[in-house]
Amino acid sequence: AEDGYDLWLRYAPADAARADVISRHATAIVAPGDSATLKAATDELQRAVAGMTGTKPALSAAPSSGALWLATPKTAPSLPVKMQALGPEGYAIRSTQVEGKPVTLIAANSDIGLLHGAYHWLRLAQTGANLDALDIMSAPKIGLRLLNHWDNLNGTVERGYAGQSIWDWWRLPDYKGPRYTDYARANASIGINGTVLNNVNAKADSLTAPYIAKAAALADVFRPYGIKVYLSVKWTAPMELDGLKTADPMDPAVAAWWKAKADEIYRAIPDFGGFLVKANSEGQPGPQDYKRTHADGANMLAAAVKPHGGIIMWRAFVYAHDNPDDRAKQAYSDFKPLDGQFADNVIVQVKNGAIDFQPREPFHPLFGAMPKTPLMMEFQITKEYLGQSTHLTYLGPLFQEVLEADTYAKGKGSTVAKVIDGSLDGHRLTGIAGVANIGVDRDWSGSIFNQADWYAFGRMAWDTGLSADAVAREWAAMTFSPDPRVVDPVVAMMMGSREAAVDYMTPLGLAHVMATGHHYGPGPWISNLARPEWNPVYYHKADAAGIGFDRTRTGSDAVSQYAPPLARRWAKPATTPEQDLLWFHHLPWTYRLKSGDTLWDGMVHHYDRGVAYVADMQRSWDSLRPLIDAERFAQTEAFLRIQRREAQWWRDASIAYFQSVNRLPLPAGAAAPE
Ligand code: GCW
Repeated sequence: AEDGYDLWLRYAPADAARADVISRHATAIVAPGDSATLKAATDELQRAVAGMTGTKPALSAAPSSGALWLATPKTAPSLPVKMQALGPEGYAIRSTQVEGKPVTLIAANSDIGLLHGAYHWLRLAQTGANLDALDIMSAPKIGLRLLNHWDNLNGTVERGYAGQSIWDWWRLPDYKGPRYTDYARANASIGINGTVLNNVNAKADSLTAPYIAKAAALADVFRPYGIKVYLSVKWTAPMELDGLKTADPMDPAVAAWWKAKADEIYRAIPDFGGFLVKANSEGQPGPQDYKRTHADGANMLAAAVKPHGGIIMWRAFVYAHDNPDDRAKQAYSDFKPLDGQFADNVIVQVKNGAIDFQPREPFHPLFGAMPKTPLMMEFQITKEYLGQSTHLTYLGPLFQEVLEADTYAKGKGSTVAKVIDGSLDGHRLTGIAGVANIGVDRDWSGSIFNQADWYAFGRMAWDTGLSADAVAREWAAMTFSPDPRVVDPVVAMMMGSREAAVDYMTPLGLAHVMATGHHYGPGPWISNLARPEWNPVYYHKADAAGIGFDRTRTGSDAVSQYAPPLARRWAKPATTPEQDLLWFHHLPWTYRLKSGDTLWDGMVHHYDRGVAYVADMQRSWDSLRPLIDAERFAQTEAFLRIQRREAQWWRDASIAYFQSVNRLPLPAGAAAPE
């Protein structure tokens, strides 16, 4: 059944002409060597070519005409490729000749590189690309490309909308179900090379011997696919598990505990990646409880994993202590002064924006502001604030927008991508993480279209220069069909979908106006929560005169956390991009937008545009009925109906609430909220 389980690795039968093309370029597979990784690569190639063409190519010892030839310098000493440029994980794909016979060479320095190359070739085969005259080189610029699972040990997933956790803790380590291998295949196919198994809101139990054994079993499954395992840790684990009196990072007993724990983990998982830490954030304990800094805490852990080559990913998502004036400023205020104080195997993990994965936020001011510290990106693939499992809101454009954003930290062109790939400040430890949207649902991600966000995260982590559009094209072709009658409309739907969500949820720079707790649906009226910075009214500050958060000098002055050219530009409404207008400014309802509309009329138009976009997606999807299998068609059809209804709900509730504050009439032609 087309239930989505196969993700973008469906390998559906190609039409006759295409099957012939693929067959002629995969007459046999030559892959000298016998590692588990090489076997994963040849298995995948055989399975895929068999699926697409009906014929499984044989493994053969020497290159024959039309063969796929997988080689490393070990198995073929004089490859016609600049091997150095490929690094440890990259690959080249080259249409070439061996003893006069045409072959497709996939070359790499390691078997993992060959596996990535094999997946690239399969992507070309699946998407209808020309398979002649290939001359491709690809290597990732970012070292750590990780998923972060917010999976709890009891099987639930924080902010998971695709069912329970895929980690079957009860039956691990003895039973390693096939789904783990499919998970590894999917991740390897898009270049992901690590996974943090458990929630950053961690339980100490994840570090007990039984759980280490379970993590080790998963690591064994993932290893051939080049995927390392990492764990989130709870700061007070030494106290909870072994009765230490303190978790003060300067206490030698605490440091010794972590060192012994790291040694224990590395005995079970020799290539264990390291720890991810959420400390002094949203109630989690941390070094500040002992009057120590984040750097003190991170460095103590770093020393424990250092002898084993491990790393510490220390999150900068903090807003726990007194900072009533502007939550958006706190991470910068806490971390910027620590620049230069972190050990060399620590990387600070920063969310893409300063609040929390909103439909749109300006890039986080820490990017570019800590040149002496490696910073890694944290994106949220699971759509906590963008419609969760049902709304079709493709995140590729969000990822691209953030990666391309210019920090101006070292002048024009200092993009966020260059900060995190280490090139701006010369860092070798580099990373990017995505909070996974994976669960036990048959389709893994809660909807077929949510799979695209997992796919896009991996592809853009491997190559931050890829456009969201190109990635959507690949995904649509592999997931549905390479037929342009399918790909073109599907990609068109996807590409505008995130902006549509911004329009119907948080237009013109609004943020954090969602309902409390579950974060689903509108709640701009909410004002009674215990902490001021939890309340939507704290963020939009709407009153009879105007709306928006003044982050200029007359307000919180958060703009001053950005490099001077941006701080200057964003200090004035006229030079602030309208998409971020109310993020930085509190403006009268009568403020004139570039369109000539007043702010209020323009807001209403944005809400309407968002709703209309969803209706357009419904029409596009309906027209695809003959070209999509019934099961996946029906899911998206139903989900779009939900999205249409809920876009309207967002629009109506938001307009009705803001109208109750400003008492303004609706612009001509706008429908009254229901
Ligand atoms: O976005 C908020 C979420 C929490 C999450 C937290 C974090 C894991 O609502 O569920 O906790 O961010 O990123 O730490």
